[in-house]
Amino acid sequence: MNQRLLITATTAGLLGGSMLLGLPAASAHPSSPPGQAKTVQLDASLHELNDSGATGTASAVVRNQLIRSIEVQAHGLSPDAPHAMHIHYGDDARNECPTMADATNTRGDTGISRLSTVDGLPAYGPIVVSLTTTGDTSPASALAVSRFPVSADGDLDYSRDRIEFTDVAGTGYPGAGGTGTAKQIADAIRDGEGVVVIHGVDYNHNGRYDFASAGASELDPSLPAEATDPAACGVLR
Ligand SMILES: [Cu+2]
Repeated sequence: MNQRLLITATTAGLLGGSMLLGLPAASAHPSSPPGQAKTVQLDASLHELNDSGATGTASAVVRNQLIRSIEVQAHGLSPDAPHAMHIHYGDDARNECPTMADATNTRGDTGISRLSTVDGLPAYGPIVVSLTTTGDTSPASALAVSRFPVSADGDLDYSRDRIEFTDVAGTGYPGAGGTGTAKQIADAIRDGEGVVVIHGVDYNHNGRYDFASAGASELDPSLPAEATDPAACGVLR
């Protein structure tokens, strides 16, 4: 009898024994510790922010510290413009999408409320993954505008495989720098605390991101706020 047959026979014997004792067979298979060899499917419905008119869906398969695949589809975005997209998460964030009640800005002097990316941080936390089309996917690529998808007439259809979580400073964990490890962050995302945010709102519908309607981005003064303000948001659950 070879080793594999021996193990199979032994396992069958244990299962048979537990059944005889009235125990559920599952008791022979202790569940994995959190974060160990765990694969989950996550889905999000994306809803508009800043009256963008954008809606969409996102879905991801996450195993341990790896996003095996992620897809984002959206409609009604500012047309033919790049849209920065991220997964946001913070250990001390609410892990939900902000509402316009969180807005502290206005569109120029119009008095119309404007939710900036920073306004949304208490809800969705900082960036932990940049959903770029090529190259780096860490928070370092948060504003790599040339590597984010461009909406075709307002539609966006994105997919990417094999994105690894990284350690991220400023994610609100105890200790210096508030650094979360890749494992801590991945565990939280698998637990339904990751928020997908699509950025970019052409408020004055003039066909480009410029400074006319909302000024400069508080994230990078060389970029218009139109390029970085949130357009759609959904929680990956
Ligand atoms: Cu973002």
